Amino acid sequence: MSALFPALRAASDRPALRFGADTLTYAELARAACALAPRLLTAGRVAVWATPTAETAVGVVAALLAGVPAVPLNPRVGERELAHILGDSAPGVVLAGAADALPAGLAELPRIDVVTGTAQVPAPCSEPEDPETPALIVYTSGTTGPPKGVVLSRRAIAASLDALADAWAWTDADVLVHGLPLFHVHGLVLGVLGPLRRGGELRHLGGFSVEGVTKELGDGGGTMLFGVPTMYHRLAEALPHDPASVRSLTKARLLVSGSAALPVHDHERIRAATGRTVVERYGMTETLMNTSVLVGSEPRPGSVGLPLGGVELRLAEEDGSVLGAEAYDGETVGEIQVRGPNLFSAYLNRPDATAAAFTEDGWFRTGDMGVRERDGHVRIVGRKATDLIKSGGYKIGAGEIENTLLDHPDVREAAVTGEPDPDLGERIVAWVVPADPEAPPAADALAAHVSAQLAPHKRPREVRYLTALPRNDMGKVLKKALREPSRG
Ligand code: MCA
Ligand code: AMP
Repeated sequence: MSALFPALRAASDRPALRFGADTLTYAELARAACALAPRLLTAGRVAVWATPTAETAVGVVAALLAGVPAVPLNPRVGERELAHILGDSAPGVVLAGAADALPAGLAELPRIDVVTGTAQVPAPCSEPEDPETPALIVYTSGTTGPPKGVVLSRRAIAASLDALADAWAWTDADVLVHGLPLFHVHGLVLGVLGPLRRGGELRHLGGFSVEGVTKELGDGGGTMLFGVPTMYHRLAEALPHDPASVRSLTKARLLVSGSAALPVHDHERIRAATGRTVVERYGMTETLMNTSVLVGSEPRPGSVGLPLGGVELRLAEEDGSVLGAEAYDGETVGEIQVRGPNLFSAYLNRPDATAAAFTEDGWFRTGDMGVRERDGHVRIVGRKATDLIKSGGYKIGAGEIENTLLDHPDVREAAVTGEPDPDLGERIVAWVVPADPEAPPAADALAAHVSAQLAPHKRPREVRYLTALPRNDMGKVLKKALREPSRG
């Protein structure tokens, strides 16, 4: 396989990465990553403390060059989730910034502090030949149990990024702006490896803010913006009072939203204020990107566009039968199944889950329900599992939060649902039966418990107290009954 990052070989003085005041040219990035890569060769797997910094980008690129899979970790990861990820992925070394304090569990691992300003020119840096070499292991939630490690190969990353480049006319002239976290596919694969594969530039905001976007996009030099719907919602809210952000968005070449559905209302507000259409693309940790609205095509709010180059997509009924082209009527709903070079290799240590994720004829079951228009455009209409919640663009399994709440001494029973939220898309709601009805645990104590064990984005935003959970004859919790307002 050819190089994942041809521009690193050229090692020019063009800017590659900017994180606040920290900037790296391609030559500087090549020096830093090539100096680090040989130190990772015997690590087996490399954990990366994935703060939104240049150190994270250098660490991941070095691991890719070494051919050693990188496991990006949420720097706010809680105790229980971290223990699971470390137990499952067994990294031989952890990469961090020199100033990072690492939590117990990680602090005991051999540590390498990533240095971004390496002065000496290291030996020329090679890359693994085999496209199937695992490049990343990204943890993603399922409905029950702890997150699964999705093994992504060099082949999948290259294929998906190149298909996006075709769909978006993404080149080395583009300057990408975003404030996405670097421990998921959106921020890391699309948002960091994407511009580096093109030989373009990334300007990372450190974290999302309307002010940051306004400063870097448009007159700031940024040509493209990536974000989750919550970020576009916050922009849509700000635009009517903020001429500077209107100017920035208007001047950008491409605004892309993904990770969850962008409500038509937000599409329309952004279009009304700026004349610009937000392009939606649809992907998953396991599949990287599947579809996108093409740059320059007619605006289609609510559509995730067409299958990307190399991606096959079909709809299947409940019984597994495949819907034919006659069902492309914009109404007939089926589960979206995909096949292509963009797909993951396996769930780490989970051959059972890997096998269950594919049909007998080798298509990946996404669990997303969709329709296709007559011209093939895809619209996502929901998910098969109600126990998967999308909040702020993060996928969160109800089961992992329920198990964590049940560990709290003051909780007897717990159920978790997602409720519509204008900002987050869905808001996590915990339904709790206290151990002592006279002394129910405080909502913020339960939120702090979940934050400390799992991650802050998995914390319940609201807690509702009940004397018993509604259950069917088999003892299964009736989540539908929980959502009825009469019970609130
Ligand atoms: C709040 N915080 C707490 C607590 N409460 N910390 C500890 N304990 C607590 N009880 C902290 C948070 O860590 C955070 O700190 C700050 O308070 C605010 O947090 P929060 O309320 O969670 O912020 P938010 O307003 O909900 O954030 C919205 C957001 C965020 C910025 C849109 O949800 C986000 O970054 N989403 C991106 C998700 C994403 O990248 N998804 C991609 C996966 P601090 O502010 O310092 O952090 S999907 C994917 O990859 C597929 C392939 C795809 O299709 O893209
Ligand atoms: P994750 O597993 O965190 O990678 O999340 C993947 C899921 O996000 C998909 O299965 C979809 O349910 C959802 N998703 C991603 N992009 C979109 C989009 N543009 N519209 C609707 N849902 C999306």
